[in-house]
Amino acid sequence: MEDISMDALILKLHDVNAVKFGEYKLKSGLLTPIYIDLRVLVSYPALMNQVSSLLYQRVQQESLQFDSVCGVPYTALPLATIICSRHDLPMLIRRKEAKDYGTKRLVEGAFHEGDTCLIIEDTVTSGSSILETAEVLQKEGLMVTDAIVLMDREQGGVEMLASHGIRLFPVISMFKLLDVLHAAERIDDQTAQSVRKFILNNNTFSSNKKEKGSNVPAAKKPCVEPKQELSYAARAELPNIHPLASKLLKIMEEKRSNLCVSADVTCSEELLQLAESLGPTICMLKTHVDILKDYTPAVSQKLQALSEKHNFLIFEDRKFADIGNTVKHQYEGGVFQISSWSHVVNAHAVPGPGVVKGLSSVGKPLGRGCLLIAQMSSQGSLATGEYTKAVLQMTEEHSDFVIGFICGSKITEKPEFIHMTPGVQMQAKGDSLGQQYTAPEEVIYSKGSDVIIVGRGVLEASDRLEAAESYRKAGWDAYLKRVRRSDQ
Ligand code: 5BU
Repeated sequence: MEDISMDALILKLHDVNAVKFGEYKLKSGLLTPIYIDLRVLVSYPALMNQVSSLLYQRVQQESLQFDSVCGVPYTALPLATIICSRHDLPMLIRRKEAKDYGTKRLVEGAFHEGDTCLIIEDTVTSGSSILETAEVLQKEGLMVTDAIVLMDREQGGVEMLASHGIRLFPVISMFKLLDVLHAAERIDDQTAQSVRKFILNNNTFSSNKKEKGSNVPAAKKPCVEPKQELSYAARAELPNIHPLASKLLKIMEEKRSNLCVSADVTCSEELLQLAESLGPTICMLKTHVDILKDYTPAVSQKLQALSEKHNFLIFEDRKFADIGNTVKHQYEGGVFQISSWSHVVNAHAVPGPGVVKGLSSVGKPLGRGCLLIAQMSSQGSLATGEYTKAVLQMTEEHSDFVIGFICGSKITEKPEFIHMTPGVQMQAKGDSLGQQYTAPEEVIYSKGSDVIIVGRGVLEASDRLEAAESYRKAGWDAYLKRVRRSDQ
């Protein structure tokens, strides 16, 4: 079996024009800035073999059980043939049209009713081609529970097939493909960004659901829950996600950044300079507006303009902790009028659900969101154990306004909630006032949080932009490693 790395394969696919950038029409009629055409593979036997090896490796990784293999006609047919021939597996062929003489069979090959058939496909956008083939096989009495695809365009195919009880296992995902081609300078920044944007904005599964509304027949329950950890992009499309959490996840995926910089400076001009220079690198800017010595409403207006210019969210780290009626006034009124400019605020759960209700009465109509403080980074914090669990419960009960938590590590498997972690630094272990630091990789990869919040790690560096970029890269690499771990 050929030994080939995924990155090398992606570059080869680009070399032979199997991946093209420009303007192309998809089967659905949609115009796309990236086109994947794996039909050319048949002209490159070495590449065919390598692709077949990677497809089969995926089958092994997932320990899939099946009685036969069927390639979706036509591009995946030769791939399925190579796999079956090499590994001595029985194959089935699905006819596109039944011949009008002889047996009129739609599926060629020997099988028994109740046998399981594994589907192999070259590219998936919506998943409709796999579903079509699965339905033909199912009509013949076969069971279809799993499919392997070389290229997943990450536009809803996994979710659509899961809703029909089919798990889809991609070998290469669109975001991985873009990362590799971008890193190898095959495409420029602008192309990479615009394709990412297109993919995120053109999810066939979520748009289908929205268009069809309540007329959609109830989706069949997946027979097996997908094992893979969802990407930020996939989580952004979850049906029960808060729109602001979805927006944040999309920004993260688009900018390849899970970095929130904590802009703990006392001078407004410095705050705005930070927002301008670090804006392109971050997904979120955290403020402590009450430490500014020269705040005027113009500052928050300028900050809002910068958040739009550079596409990041603003998070005022106000830590509300009073009865509902008081926090309502603190959030919308006073000198700072926080609700008018900050997308996200946070709150302690100590007062009970009233604090969330008070904040929500102001923030929800404005489309704002709140993070509950489930754990703190400071030494001796009392937010642990049963308290953390109670915060989780409060979050679940107010998910129309609470989008996630401040925490040290992942506290729930529910993918619609965002985990954000402060107390992050690469070098220091802590400060003299009880702050405790963890490294970005540990926070994202080992502890399973989503966003790193970095203050002095960036602010005290001689080159703040360079430092922010290295935190962004460390956080992002740890996320990619985490998603890949769950792929294996
Ligand atoms: P640092 O410079 O990276 O230590 O700054 C951390 C920031 O995060 C700072 O603004 C704190 O107020 C904030 N923070 C924190 O450090 N730990 C917590 O548990 C919470 C917020 Br909640």
